[in-house]
Amino acid sequence: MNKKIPVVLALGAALLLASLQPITASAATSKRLVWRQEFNGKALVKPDQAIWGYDLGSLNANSEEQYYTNSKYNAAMDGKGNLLITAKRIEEGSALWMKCMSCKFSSARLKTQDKLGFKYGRMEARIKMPAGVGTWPAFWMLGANLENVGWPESGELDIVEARGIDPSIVFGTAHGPGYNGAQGTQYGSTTYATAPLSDGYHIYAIEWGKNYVNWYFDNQVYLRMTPASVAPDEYVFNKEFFLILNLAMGGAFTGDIDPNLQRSRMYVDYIRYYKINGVGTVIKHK
Ligand SMILES: [Ca+2]
Repeated sequence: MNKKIPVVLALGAALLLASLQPITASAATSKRLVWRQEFNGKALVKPDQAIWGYDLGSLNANSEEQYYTNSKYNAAMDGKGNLLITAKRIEEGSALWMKCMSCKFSSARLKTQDKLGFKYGRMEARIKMPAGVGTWPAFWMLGANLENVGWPESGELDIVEARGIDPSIVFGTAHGPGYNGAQGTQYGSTTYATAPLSDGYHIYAIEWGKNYVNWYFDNQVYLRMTPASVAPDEYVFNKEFFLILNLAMGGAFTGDIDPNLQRSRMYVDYIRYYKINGVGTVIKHK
């Protein structure tokens, strides 16, 4: 999600490869649930502040057109078992509009930075993606050393990104030094759902261990990464990462926002984290 540029050119080749060489899940592994967010609170209750913080404002990244808030009207439980992230069109003349006249929507970007980190294991979420041209939802991770080394040296693992203009495509991507969206050289692939991702819930996951990350859509692996995938550049994923959930609007990756779109909603039923064969650590910072 950082400094992303379109991956359309790579898409055709990736899809062709995926159709010719379907990849199957690896042999039996043991998984043990060790951390979860089920989002079962009452409507308009914000997510647990011991776990979730916020990025706020316009961030000035990727030509995006949202303004991130920590309002319960942009991110809160829906009372039906989901964390609801809502992007809402900003009214001209409103207080938010006065803060950022180029921002078209309010939205939310939640993160576990400085609160909770993860190293290895299986990270998964069950999500119903937002509908509408111009939406850019994501469930992703950044290296916990981001503040020290910056991006892309921190590493970025996009467990899933989607975009309203191509509503059935699942994007899985990794960024690092020498392979990243700022250069158009990120390492990633895509897979197709049979219907728009906003039509229903799907499970988006990575399984991650020393020197590998595998990406899953509804438990089918569609992308694998090892150090050889990014060589001779440095593989930066054998370390702690933190989680991010956000709904961006507009920007280079998804394109112009439908001028008639007033509101869009991303439903996160749960996030679950597992040890794989005993490997996977939750790191608490506060
Ligand atoms: Ca739930």
